[in-house]
Amino acid sequence: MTQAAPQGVSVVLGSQWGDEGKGKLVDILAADADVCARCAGGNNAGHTIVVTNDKGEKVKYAFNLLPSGLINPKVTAFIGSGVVVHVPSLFNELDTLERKGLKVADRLLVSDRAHLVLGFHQIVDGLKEIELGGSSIGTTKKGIGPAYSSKASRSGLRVHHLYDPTFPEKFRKLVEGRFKRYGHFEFDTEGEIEQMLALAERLRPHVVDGPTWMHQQLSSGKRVLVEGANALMLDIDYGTYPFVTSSATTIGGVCTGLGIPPFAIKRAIGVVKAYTTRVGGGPFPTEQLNSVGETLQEVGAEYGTVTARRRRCGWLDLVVCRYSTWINGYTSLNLTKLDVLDGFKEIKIATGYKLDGKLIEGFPADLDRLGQVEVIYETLPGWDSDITGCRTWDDLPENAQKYVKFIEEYLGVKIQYIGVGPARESTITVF
Ligand code: 2SA
Ligand code: GDP
Ligand code: MG
Repeated sequence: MTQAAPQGVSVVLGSQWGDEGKGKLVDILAADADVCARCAGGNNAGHTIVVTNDKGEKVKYAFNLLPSGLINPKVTAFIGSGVVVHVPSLFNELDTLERKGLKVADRLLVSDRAHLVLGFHQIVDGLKEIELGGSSIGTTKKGIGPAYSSKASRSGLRVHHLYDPTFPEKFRKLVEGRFKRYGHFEFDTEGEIEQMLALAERLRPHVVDGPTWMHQQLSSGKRVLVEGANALMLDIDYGTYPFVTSSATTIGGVCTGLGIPPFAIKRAIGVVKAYTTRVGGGPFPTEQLNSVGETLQEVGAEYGTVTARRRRCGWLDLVVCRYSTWINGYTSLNLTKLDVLDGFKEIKIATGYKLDGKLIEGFPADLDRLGQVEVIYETLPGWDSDITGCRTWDDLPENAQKYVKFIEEYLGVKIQYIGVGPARESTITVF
């Protein structure tokens, strides 16, 4: 049985480069939550949930801006102040979920302080990538970086600005600034202003004073579940900069993104994929550009949820997970996609990086130095059976148990959940 959720805040965070399977865990934990919140990022995030319905059919849900906890009909969704919101995409996602029979509209709230992603941010995202050429980031082109740039340069527009008579004027000024920087690009400024003002009316009943609402939830003993977006190695400060997203994806981003004090956080569950994937550009020390990488990609169905790009694949990197554990302080872990390793004769795990012949303690900040590391691997024996039907620790083959124990001991954090398939029920709850 899953442990009862404590009052206060429970957080689910990605410990690698994203797509660890955070959505699946959030969906499971939402059974025991009153609120499910997003605190950072935007609709660049993609979470796939597989639920078996009453007829035994598998139903797939994809979440981008909305939190995955919404499948539980008792949960209220909250889009926090640290999130960047593209309002047309928000409503597209809401409408798609409602068409699938999931009633969402009456339990969705958005902070008045969340910044807006506007159409020109998305165009500029593409233009910036073209400008970078061979060293492009490989963004999702959802306008996330440009929207956070507007925010940091103090010219961004927030949700509350939609209800301010100066919104059109401010919007035009922002577009003019982009024309000056990138030259004239095709963009229907007046058409977009009109669309935003129309959507503002639809959004109005969902808008709340973000920090006040969060404070009310916490002071009335509500159980708040936070769905981390992206992951530690994509964090603007601690990730492989500049190959990162533009938000704070760490535990720190949960406090700033929701407007809550750190002591409100009762647990932080780190999600660790049993191997490593990355989508987009940037360094990836354990990447396997060979048949191992291809097998992981195919068996793990590693395609971007938002962009359908093939995800790059490699062995589990415990140097990354250790670094991520230091920063986020996980109280327990969810090891996911262990089933994807079924059938490998041997499995490698990175346990150290050597630079200039010496083992280093942390994770290099300088990407040139990172490019020079020699990755030290431990080789563990694989298992030759299908573990997708395992439901308890004892069901797992001995070598799979050894693999899990190795990770747990290296990181010094208990593995609470083990994923053995995409569906909700394909989960071993260890404690
Ligand atoms: P952005 O669009 O500015 O946030 O891109 C910057 C970098 O962050 C990476 N990034 C992601 N990495 C993994 N998963 C993400 N979500 C989607 C998914 C990705 C997709 O769930 O599969 O569909 O491609 C995500 N979002 C952003 C991105 O690849 C850049 O490296
Ligand atoms: P997120 O961004 O961290 O929420 O992860 P994504 O949803 O983008 O990617 C994870 C993918 O792996 C999804 O397609 C999930 O359905 C799938 N998945 C999650 N856990 C498991 C697991 O334990 N085994 C397998 N085979 N698939 C899983
Ligand atoms: Mg994802």
